[in-house]
Amino acid sequence: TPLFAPTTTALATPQADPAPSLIPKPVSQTALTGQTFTLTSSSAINVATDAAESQAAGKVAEQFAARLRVSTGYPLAIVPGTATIKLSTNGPASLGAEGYQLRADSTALSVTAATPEGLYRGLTTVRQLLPAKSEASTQQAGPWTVAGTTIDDSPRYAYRGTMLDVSRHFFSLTEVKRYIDLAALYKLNKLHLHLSDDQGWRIQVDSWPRLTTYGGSLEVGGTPGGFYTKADFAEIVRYAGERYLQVIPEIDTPGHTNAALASYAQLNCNGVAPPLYTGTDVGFSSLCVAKPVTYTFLDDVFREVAQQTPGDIVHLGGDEAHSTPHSDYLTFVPKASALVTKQNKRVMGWQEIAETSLPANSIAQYWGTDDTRSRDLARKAAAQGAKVVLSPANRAYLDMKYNSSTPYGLSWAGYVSIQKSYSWNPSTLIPNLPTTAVAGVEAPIWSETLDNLDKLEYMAFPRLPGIAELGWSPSSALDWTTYKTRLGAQGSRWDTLSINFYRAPEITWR
Ligand code: TNX
Repeated sequence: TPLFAPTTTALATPQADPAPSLIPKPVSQTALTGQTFTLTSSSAINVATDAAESQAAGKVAEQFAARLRVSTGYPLAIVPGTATIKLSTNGPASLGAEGYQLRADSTALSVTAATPEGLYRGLTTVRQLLPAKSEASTQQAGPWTVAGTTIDDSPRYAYRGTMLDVSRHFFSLTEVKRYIDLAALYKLNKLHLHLSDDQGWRIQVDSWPRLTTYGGSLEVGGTPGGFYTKADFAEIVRYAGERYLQVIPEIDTPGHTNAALASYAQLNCNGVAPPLYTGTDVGFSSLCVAKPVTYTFLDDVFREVAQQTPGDIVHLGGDEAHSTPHSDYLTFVPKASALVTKQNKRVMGWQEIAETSLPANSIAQYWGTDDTRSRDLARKAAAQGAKVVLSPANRAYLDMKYNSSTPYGLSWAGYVSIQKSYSWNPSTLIPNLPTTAVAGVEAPIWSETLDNLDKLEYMAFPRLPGIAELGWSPSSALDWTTYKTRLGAQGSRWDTLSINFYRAPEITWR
């Protein structure tokens, strides 16, 4: 027996997590047992891309590198030649716009997609494969390992969104950017902004300036509100776009319009402007359907909003128009829709718009609670050829309390536990809705009771990642028991990112 025999216990290489806890769960993942990719101070990044995509692909790689430079302290240069991190947008078109293939082994880490967007999604997976401390905003000690793996991935649905209500309480540009960052981490691709309601008008419209200067001045509770200038809104669109989220602006009509009615007397049927409103009732305001000026107004608003929106969708609201006579509603929505399509945008609206005749390519947003009326509306929309986005209030509304002890939020759709919000299948939620009509899912966060980012985060986390998984992962991957374990593993990442999440006792946080 040699005196200095090497012992097997002396292996210095720390092992990466052998069962990474990805959310959303990829379509397929296999472990490369015994292999580990390690990021080191000499790791460099190469991006293989064609001329048309090189700028966007370069930006995606740069964003990825910039984050890791902060936490690792490594240079992570993007180089023209050979590198251990191999990124490519030259993958086959069969990967789809958002799909990617990933491989981490002992010698290299590669992500291959067909588009810069697909590369972005793949690098989002890499973020989650790295240790949680890689999200830190200060330099941390390594090792920076990724357990050997291959992943093939692409989304189940094209529409995976979240909505932020910036009307009831206003959220600053900085706060909106933070929310975008958090949504991007779970591969969401739509940011719906609820920009107008009874309590405040939040987007600048040059032709109707009082909408913001007066109509945006307050918020729920009577505290100062605010609004996005055109420059602010452009910055939101840019920032979201860089993270591959499409901004969908909503101007809620014909109800939820007190802020506009208060700003311009001529929009009211009686010619008298009501006072600004800072309560939380719904259903008391309506645009004046019979007045021609209503459509001059909306033509201006949708034109200016569409001009600031590179995405193909504009949301015209249409919900809870309890003060609009039904026959007026049926007259109004097609007229408003035509003003949206005139701007070459697709019409999106809450489920009630399905009562009206919809333009081609419209999207109806279901917000029901398993009730017959809401289900009928979703089916009516589909029967007209529209797509349906699912935001069931009793599952996907992030403003619903988790349980009776949740300190804020509402409960009109019931308490929504993490398990309840996760445990449903978008393709079978609404009986007899053709599966091809379902565009995807969206988790709205209404802000009547949420006046700061901490509260938003507390309501969105941990439920938002669950909705993101329902939108991305195949139905065969959806399973509460295993999801719960993967969710628990996000805890240290959220701590590192200083997310004020609800530490639900039913989850083992790690
Ligand atoms: C209903 S859902 C509304 C909003 C409220 C929300 C609160 C929908 C289309 N309208 O006006 O903010 O409930 O949960």
